[in-house]
Amino acid sequence: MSQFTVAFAGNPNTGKSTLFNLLTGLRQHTGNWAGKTVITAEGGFTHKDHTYRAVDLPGTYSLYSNSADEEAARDYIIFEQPDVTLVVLDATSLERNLNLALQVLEITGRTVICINLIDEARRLGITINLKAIAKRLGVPVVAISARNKIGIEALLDQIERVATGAFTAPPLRIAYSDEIEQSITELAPVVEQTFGSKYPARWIALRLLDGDDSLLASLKANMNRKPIPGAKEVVNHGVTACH
Ligand SMILES: Nc1nc2c(ncn2[C@@H]2O[C@H](COP(=O)(O)OP(=O)(O)O)[C@@H](O)[C@H]2O)c(=O)[nH]1
Ligand SMILES: [Mg+2]
Repeated sequence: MSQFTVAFAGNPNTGKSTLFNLLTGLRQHTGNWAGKTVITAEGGFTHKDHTYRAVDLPGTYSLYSNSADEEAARDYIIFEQPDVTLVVLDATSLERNLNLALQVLEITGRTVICINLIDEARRLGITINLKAIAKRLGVPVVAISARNKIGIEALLDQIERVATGAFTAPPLRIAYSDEIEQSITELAPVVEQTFGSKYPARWIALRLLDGDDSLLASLKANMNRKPIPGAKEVVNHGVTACH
């Protein structure tokens, strides 16, 4: 029986922990991640024929290296490459929340979008066109209420599709200005040559063009790290605080 890793990403207060706790129940523990506090909780759940390791990333508004939490979430998605990144969104403030979703999607198509607090949205008279959003984003989109346990089976089914590869999508390609696109065209191949094809070259090129020194430092550190057999560790500079 194969085990897949699902990373939970989302803005603070989107109900990420509520969903995490609902899925993992008592099968979770917080803390010690190879001596570095990257994830806030880790647990497990099963669905149909598969077991999943669930990893709760710190709540963040972006992956732009503005804080240790953003760096930690970014590094986990880029370097640990979870089988699925589940992005939990607040149905009542989708516009703000989609910012993070787009950033994750630019890194990886192994993503499921989970629109939580759908009960609250309904109460406020907000209707959400899931089909239209799924079409634009190119990945499965599921509406749930973690607190009321609505939509959970459907969510797990979509996680399974992405985890097993029954559903695949390339990273979302957002078209930037001609000037930026030209720079990406020049830089992305260099990124790929330097760091290898397993990392999202286009996204890294974009971040480097934006002067993201923290990402560059993480890339260098992860390039130089010696793989320890059986150990999984995220090299993460500057992250020492506990969440
Ligand atoms: N109405 C409603 N509230 C929810 C739902 N899921 C979570 N919440 C509430 O949203 C708040 C933030 O939840 P939490 O799981 O701590 O969010 P996190 O910061 O993303 O981990 C809590 O008060 C939850 O009870 C939901 O589906 N519906
Ligand atoms: Mg939380």
